[in-house]
Amino acid sequence: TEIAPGAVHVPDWLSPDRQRDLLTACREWARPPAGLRTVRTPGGGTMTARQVCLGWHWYPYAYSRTTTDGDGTPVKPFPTWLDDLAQRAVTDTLGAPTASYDIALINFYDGDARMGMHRDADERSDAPVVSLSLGDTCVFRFGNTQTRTRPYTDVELRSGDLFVFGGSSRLAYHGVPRVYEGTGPGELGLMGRLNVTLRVSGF
Ligand code: MD5
Ligand code: FE
Repeated sequence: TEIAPGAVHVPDWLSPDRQRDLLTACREWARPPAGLRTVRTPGGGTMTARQVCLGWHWYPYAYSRTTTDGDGTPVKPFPTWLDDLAQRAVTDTLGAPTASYDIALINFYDGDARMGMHRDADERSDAPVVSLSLGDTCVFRFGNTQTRTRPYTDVELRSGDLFVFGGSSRLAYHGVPRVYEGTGPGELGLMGRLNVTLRVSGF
């Protein structure tokens, strides 16, 4: 479903087996060193979704090769199979070829976690962002390129869903106002929600 130009939602893009494989990989990546951490914002706040990065480490509002706000160790490598997955996602939705993907940001949300309205503008490439969801269902708020407020479209993202943000949607404001605790597929064995975003740094 095309929500806006370049913003395409594909429910159930990942089979249950692929969801389980991706979750297994996420659990490895979450372990130290350079594992899951709490992101601190310059204003002294903390993000409620915890995060681990591959390829490049994101911190507000830049990228580095080491976990500046974690344990200071080098960020884990971005595996080629994630680039293959991203290329398939873009081909299936927008059809256009893109550069190689080299960043993964993996956000873990428990039932109380949220993500405020923001834009992803720290990459130097305008290649589409690929988003994959695992576990609990959330409300994803897809906004506009001008303001953090209305007009926006609320979409439920479920385990296995793909969302691709390209074209004029690449710089739209967006956020996660709500996670529905305990709504994920029981057989996955994940408490909470995981979102994997695949990006092209352009660095
Ligand atoms: C999430 N993550 O569900 C979302 C999914 C993040 C983040 O927002 O920054 O890690 S990715 C949503 C996204 C990415 C790039 C562009 C747009 C949405 N967009 O234009 O709406 O944890
Ligand atoms: Fe974002």
